[in-house]
Amino acid sequence: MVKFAYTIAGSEATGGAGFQVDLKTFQQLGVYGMGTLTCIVSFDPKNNWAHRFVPIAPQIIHDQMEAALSSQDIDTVKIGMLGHPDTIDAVAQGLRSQSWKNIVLDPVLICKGQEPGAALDTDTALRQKILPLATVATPNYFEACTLSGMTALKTVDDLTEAGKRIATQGPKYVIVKGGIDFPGPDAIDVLWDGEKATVYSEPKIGQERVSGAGCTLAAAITAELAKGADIHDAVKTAKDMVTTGIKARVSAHTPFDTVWQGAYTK
Ligand code: PXL
Repeated sequence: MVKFAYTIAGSEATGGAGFQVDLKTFQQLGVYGMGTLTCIVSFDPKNNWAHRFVPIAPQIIHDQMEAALSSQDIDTVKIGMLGHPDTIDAVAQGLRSQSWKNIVLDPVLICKGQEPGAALDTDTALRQKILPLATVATPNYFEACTLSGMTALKTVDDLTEAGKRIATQGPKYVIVKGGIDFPGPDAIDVLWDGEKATVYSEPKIGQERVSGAGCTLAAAITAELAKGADIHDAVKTAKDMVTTGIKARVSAHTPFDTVWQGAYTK
């Protein structure tokens, strides 16, 4: 029987991040993708690819969620970029309208190329209203520092400590992604499951950020959980898919290459 996975995320028109990546990832992993748009990001090629950001009106978010959640019995959702406190309110309200097995939160605070300050107004709302509802969170280095209150993550123990601190704010499972910012030759992700840390490590592929890696990881975890996988297997599959997708990355006229989800077969 077909399994359903649902994303609540922003559009990134080049296809390198956000909603577009989530649906590609769902399709590649064999689940039926559904989605609600929270915002529209249009990079500006005339202004160094700066972010142009337009939030979707809260009523329209409500209507999309009502349509999706009425059309199927959905128990697994991924939450990506929300970007505005009003959006966060609308999504939190929609999430509370039913029960869930898996709420996977990619706590997007800033996008690649954005100034950190741009995130501060949504940070508090995300922490107060969405993080407590999440069952899984997938912060990157910067997000893990912000959400854990730690200033730097230098060791695997630091990644674990950040995961533990974030888990006290709601999610049962926290995957802290070291990425390019974590020192050393390896791209290390740590899953804190409430009892122990599991380390997922692959050699870094280059020293440049690749767009869509975080979205792909969280969407792949979501797809695997929707299929009934256990969290450890879901993270393993997701890490493999991201590694394969970065190796097969697609170059663009934007400042970042992007992950190619189509390169991965399970
Ligand atoms: O990669 C984070 C991200 C998520 N969602 C949307 C984005 C970005 C980064 O650009 O635009 C819509």
